[in-house]
Amino acid sequence: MSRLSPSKLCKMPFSIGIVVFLLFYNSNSAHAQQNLKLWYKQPARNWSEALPVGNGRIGAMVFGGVNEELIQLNEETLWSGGPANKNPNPDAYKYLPQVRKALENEDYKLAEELTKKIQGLFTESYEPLGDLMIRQELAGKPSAYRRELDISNAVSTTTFTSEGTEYSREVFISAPDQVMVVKLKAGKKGALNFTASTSSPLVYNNVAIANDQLAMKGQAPSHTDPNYLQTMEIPVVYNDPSQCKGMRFELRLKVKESDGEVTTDSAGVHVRNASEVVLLLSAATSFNGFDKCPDKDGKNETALAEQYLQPALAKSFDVLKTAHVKDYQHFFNRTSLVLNGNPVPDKAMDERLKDYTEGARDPGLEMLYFQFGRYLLISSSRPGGIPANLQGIWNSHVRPPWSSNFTTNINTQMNYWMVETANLSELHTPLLDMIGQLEKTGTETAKNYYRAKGWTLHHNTDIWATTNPVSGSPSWANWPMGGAWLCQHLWEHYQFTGDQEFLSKTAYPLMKSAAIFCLDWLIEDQNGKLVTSPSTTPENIFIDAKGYKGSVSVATTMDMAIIWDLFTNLIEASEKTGQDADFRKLLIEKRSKLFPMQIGKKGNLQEWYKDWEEAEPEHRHISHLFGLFPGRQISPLYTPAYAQAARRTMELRGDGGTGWSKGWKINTWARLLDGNHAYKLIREQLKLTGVEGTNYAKGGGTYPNLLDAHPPFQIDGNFGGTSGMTEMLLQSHDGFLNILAAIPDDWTTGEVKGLRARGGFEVDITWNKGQVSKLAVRSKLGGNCRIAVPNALKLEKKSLKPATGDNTNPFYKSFRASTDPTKGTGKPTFDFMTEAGKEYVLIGK
Ligand code: FUC
Repeated sequence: MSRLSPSKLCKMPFSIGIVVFLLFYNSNSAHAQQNLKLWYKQPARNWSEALPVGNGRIGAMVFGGVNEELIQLNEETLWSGGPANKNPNPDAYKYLPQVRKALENEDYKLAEELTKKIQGLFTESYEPLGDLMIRQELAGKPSAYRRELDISNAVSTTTFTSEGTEYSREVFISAPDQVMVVKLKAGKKGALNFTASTSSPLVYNNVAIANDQLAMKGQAPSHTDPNYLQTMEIPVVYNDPSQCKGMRFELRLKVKESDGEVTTDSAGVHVRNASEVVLLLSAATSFNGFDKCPDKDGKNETALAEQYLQPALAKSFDVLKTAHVKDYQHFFNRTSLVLNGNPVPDKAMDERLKDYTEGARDPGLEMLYFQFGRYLLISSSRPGGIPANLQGIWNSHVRPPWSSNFTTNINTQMNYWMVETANLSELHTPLLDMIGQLEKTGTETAKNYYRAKGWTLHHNTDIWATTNPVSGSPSWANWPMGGAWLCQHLWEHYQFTGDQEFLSKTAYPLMKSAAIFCLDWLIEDQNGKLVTSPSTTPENIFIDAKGYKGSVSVATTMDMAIIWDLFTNLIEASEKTGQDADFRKLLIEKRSKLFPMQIGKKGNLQEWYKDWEEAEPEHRHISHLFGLFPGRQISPLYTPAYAQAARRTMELRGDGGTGWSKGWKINTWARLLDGNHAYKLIREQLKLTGVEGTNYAKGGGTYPNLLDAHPPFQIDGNFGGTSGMTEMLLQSHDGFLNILAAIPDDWTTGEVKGLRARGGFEVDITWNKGQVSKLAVRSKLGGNCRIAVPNALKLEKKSLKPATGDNTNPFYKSFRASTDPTKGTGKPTFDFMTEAGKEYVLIGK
């Protein structure tokens, strides 16, 4: 790597004056924010209007009904099925040579048919836990109704007045205490009369276990077919004798405090003549790991539900709430955002969305959407738990859309694109842990299906770490790149945290094993280039020169880009850990032989090996742009020709698509450094939709509850949207911090605090008309920091140390080591040496 000499230290036109402050900072710097409420004037009429709360494990949708308050419940481990069958199709591997032969002969039809022989079982489904219904009988129409979700403290509140009495309900789900807490209040003594009952769409029964406590005991199906599979006579199977019996669950509802009379029977908990009541709800399942039958080898769900409940009973409501808010804000307050002063129209959220859809400016809404993504991840992905699935943890269907599973050809990864950049790094761990499980089952799949070494994962998985290709169109089923893609998350976690132990003990071995699969999977084409065969590009269809429409060919751009990414990350990782020099050499050699990206006749980045037409030119997936985002192979600064081709591809695909597709496009436009186009996509994504049903060719947008519309609901678009907004403000994948990388004209002024960058930096930016007025960089790991900013900043040369050869920053040494990374930004740039634990503040001229 060419080291920067002091003379090259600063390329920025510096002015005189001491304006750099070196401060020791508190790593838990808090940025509390106001105006973070979603509120409504009426109860939710359907799920897409209800408000999500969660503690990572338990999730609830609060409807806010007056006489019938419905709180729909989930527990993150409650899935159908049991441990995956590792070899459901023992003959599969025999077809691989035949498929390859057909592809060599360019017989795509035969290849497609034969590929279907290399398939297996579907994943299982994420199941709903049940409903808590609180029924009261208030006569007449209530007034002063308001329900809200305050994402600054993760508490949902419903208030209204009925016959002159004020009623209120507060709901939150505590991570430190592992219970849901519901406080009901009436302004008049004795006016609170209700029955709280529980039910489930799964098999269950209710038992009163004390005069103030109800237990709901139940069991999940031993198998649930995906909702898109319409051919099975019995799609939901309980107690299948050929399989492990389904997972057990238990829910407890307990009156913690009441000043009224309480009785309980199997119909529910009855409260009479009270004015204040606190209910606690705990839930547990018998899930005992991806490789254990949840029935016979399951955990004791009764003991667990009891265990969660008891300590919480001993605490007052205020103590529970204070602990909940503190825990939540520990994550949430790390990052704040102000856009054009965050104006907040005095309007309900559904009205705001409607106005926005009709063209109103509402930067406060855009800020809220950014923070809502962070809220959802804090509420659905906690260390030690299960990653956020297609619906996070919120699902009411026994056969949910796409099984509410982990779809790994875009969706699961998108859920975690912002976890590091938006300063929630610890919440990455459920996904990173799952990769460890997938490596185990995926090693079996690689061996059984392909006689290959290493591990593989196809387009989706479940809590049982299923890795085989499922049955159906090869355009989605036979895509073995899910594991290699997920490995990017291991590397990214290291890039942001610099955690060497994680890199060498956890990340490196998993990445290496995925690379070993890729090395086995690659074959040479007639020109000696390495290609994948068979190869698909999720989930698009080509039309070849003869007019044949198919999905199976060789060396799709996405396959090659994912492999390039994995090899590149692994090469850098092996340098970092100082291990495996021979393997590194092999990867460098193989990487140089990978079939390269191609620019097609339309000036676009080709999606396939050949310059074919696509059956759906506006297809929602933009798989071939992997190298642009979330990868780093394409960059307007380093590879302008490919970036231009990627841009052309984006133009041809258009700005339509479903929720997550729009979310992805915000990120790609940001990576193309086009803030105005990225902003256009934000406006697209925030379009209010009420569309129900499955229409994934068109649609997208946002439901009244701010959840992403696929439609139906899919959470990835929310997370992708937040990620896109971070990419507009700050990028760091190119070997330097690109400040306000893609700022749109519409965000005239703003302030973002607590974004994270690779290399362990935390960044605050204040700007005005695209010019930075103040920049603060906090260095967690020390080492060199290299920055590009839109305008010159004042800094005091003497107070900064020049970048030196002995830097410790894991991020500094980039794969583009020989190039000047900031060349082409057209922005003032500079490098300096940082000390771990210090903050560097620079002021705009
Ligand atoms: C991919 C997408 C679908 C859907 C599913 C869960 O297969 O193509 O649109 O999002 O995942």
